[in-house]
Amino acid sequence: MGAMTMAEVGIRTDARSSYYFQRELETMPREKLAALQLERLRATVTNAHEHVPMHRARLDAVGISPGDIASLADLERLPFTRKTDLRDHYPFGLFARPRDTLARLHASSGTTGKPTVVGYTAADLDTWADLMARSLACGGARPGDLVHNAYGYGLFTGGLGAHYGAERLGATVVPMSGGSTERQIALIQDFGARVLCATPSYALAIAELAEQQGVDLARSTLEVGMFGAEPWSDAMRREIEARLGLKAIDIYGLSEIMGPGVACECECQSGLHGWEDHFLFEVIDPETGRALPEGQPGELVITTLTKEALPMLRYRTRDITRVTTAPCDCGRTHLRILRITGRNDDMLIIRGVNVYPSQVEAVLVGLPNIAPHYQLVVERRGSLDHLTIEAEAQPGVDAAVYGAAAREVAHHVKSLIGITADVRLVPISTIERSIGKAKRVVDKRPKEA
Ligand code: DLL
Repeated sequence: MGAMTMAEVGIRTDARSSYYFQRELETMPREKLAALQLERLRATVTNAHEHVPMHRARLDAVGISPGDIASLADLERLPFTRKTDLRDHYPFGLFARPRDTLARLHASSGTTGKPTVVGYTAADLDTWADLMARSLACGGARPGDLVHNAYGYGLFTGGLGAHYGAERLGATVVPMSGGSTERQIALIQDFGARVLCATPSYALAIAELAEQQGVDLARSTLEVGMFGAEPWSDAMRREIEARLGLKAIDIYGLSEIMGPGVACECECQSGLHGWEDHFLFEVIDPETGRALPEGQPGELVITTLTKEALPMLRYRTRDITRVTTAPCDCGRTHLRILRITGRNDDMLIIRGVNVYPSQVEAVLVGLPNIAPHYQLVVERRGSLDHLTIEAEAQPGVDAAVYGAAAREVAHHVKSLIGITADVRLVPISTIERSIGKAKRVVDKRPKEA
């Protein structure tokens, strides 16, 4: 580059902002990206067809052989894969490689029935570490940083996913896992963590306990939070940013596709870059299965492009979002997934109005007397679903004003979301704090047969 300055070559002079873990791949022109995707889609369909009987039977049934994939538009001719397919082929039936050649398994418990099991070859783990390092860097982490990893270690992909990504980036990892919150607070301070990895609800629980102990983490060394694994609102983001004194970055992923690092926000905080050299993203109408035009909300569907052990064709994530391919100020060319509103499964229908827990969260967070801890209780009353919002009052709010404060919440919920809900205010620390994914909905409706 000779004697040219960063500004002269058009790169922002703030060295921190112009850092990419894999610059060439992250800023690849979109036409080039599409060509790479097509080549990799063919390889993925070949892998699935050759090695996974379920995929072969389904592709044969619709008359598609790997050689028929002529353009990316052919994607929509491929059959969908659903979570039930993983359960139905439990444990290893969708693996495209023999079990004894795999390097690792992960699994998610799920609320009912068998867990979903996912497998990785050594090459899959290598890709994952790269994509997670890319994501961490995208969110503002840098080589040499101290990364405090409070995602759970174990069968959950959060802990090990973030761990190997941080190592790949060249950071120093503290493998804390979730829990022992007091110890987390002590070590964040003693070791001087710059980056915190946790679910947003656990990050908030850490902030809360620190405050109760008289520790001001907002004045600590923390600068970046890599938060994901559950839906959270922008209001919650601002709350966590203020209380921890860091920039809160949204990171997305799911075990069936890889784990954390499928998509991640950059420092612009305006949508999560989905890593299109490894995944194809579609948004569909969940009812009809048809692809929706860019910008419209629907169900996110993901096809893996490089996974060896567990190739996924058009996996129905049940996550609701929108995507945009508009250029981003960070210079990355990969599309952006806008905040995940919620999962299809978590959507409540209260007297005909669809609601996601994160919408209620956005109303609660920021109301003066209300602390950002809540749970939604759904019951069947007669033929109608009834919602009770349980929220905590801020410490110091007199129990005598709980009634009035609850009515104020109900009023805001009605006017902003359009639903009628009972609101029950409870004292601070009544609602159980999570160390991983928070349980936002308590569903007391009778199970359908
Ligand atoms: O939660 C992977 C992960 C770990 C992502 C750490 C980010 C950070 P699963 O346990 O398989 O994997 O759960 C995947 O969690 O389908 C979404 O419904 C939800 N989810 C994950 N990230 C986000 C996010 C991990 N940023 C399921 N916003 C996904 C909203 C999220 N929902």
